[in-house]
Amino acid sequence: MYDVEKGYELAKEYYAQYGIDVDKMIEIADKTPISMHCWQGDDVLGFEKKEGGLSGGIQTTGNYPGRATTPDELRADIEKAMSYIPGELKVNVHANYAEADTFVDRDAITPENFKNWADWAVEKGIGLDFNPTYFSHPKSDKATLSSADEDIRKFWVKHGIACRRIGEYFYKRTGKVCVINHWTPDGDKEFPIDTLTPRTQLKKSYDEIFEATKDVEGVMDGIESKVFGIGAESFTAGSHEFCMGYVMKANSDHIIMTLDTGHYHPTEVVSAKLASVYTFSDHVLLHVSRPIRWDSDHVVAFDDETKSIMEELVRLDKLGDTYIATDFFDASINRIAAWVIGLRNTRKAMLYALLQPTELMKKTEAAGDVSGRLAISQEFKAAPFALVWDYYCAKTNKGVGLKWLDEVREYEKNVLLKR
Ligand code: RNT
Ligand code: ZN
Repeated sequence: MYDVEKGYELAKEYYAQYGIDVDKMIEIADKTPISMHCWQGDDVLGFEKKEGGLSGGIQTTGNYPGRATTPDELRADIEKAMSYIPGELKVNVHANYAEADTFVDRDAITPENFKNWADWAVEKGIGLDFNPTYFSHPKSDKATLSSADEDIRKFWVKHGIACRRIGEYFYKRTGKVCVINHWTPDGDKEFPIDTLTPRTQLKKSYDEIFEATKDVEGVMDGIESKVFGIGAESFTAGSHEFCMGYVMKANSDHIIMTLDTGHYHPTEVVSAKLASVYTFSDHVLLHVSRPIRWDSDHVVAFDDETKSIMEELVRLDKLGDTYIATDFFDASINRIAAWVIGLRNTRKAMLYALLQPTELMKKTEAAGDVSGRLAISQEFKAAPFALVWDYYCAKTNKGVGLKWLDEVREYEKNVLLKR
């Protein structure tokens, strides 16, 4: 191992040339919460006592051994992964991770079914976020909140209502705001003739959910759009325009947009959307993922778009107003490694974005110096960032470099492969 302290001192000098306070930026990155999705650990299957796999047009591919098969295994795996991820974390739970001795259907879940999650979070001192599960269920085959079948639609409205109450329970137990993400897979393989009724139904359903739970406290609600899903290639009820329209018209202090990096046409990027949304909204929920040719939910990489999103948040001064959550599921590699790589990359991109002369770039631009603007922003692409990152990981005791990898391999041998 090289002298991490020495590297950090040198990097600090490098950044100081441009007026960047490395320690201050480390502190901001460290305190900005990232919500770690629980569903990477078991391929989005959950623990309801019922048959059936993942549906809703999303897919995990791969058969890597060691998937968590009980809530305790999943929580142990999350803890293991967290021990290698620096900075403030929350855990993001889906409704299909309910715990009950006998099967409780989605319309009937209560905080009691999530007591173990809340006890665990309180013990760890972390916040919890939540998600209704409008998929992987016999009643979600055709449509959920947008259904023309009133029984089906009402069933899912009850689910949405139950989930907002569970969100409030999480808030009351942990003392931290619970961010709920509402996503429905409703869509069509072929082009429907009537594309309006599913939208008016979906709007009515969201209205009913929010109206019935208007007393709920401590909850933020992201409305997540999507361009298409597998088996629903031609039409999505909750399109971008629909969700943006819903959020803007609601004009509410808790209903916000969720932008998932995999939910747009391949040449559209979330980084380019943030300023427009922030022109009209005070908060955004981000689902950080990595689409490869489609919404493939690959492990988040330290790639251009992840960096651009974080740069944009820093430049807009919206890092503190953005709820950052991860959303990927890879079953082809060690699932704990997937979490560690994806979450570390998310935090890494955040710190990378903070370690830039944002004020200098803004001033240069405002002065009309477009050559200077390009020169400065390019200069930082090769800054000695790794030295600061390593120091931050050392300081927070999360393992420098690839130290975590050997330990995760050990855990695989001793724990995962014995399942
Ligand atoms: C699906 C959405 C949604 C899910 C999770 C599991 O395309 O991104 O957020 O990934 O709810
Ligand atoms: Zn998502």
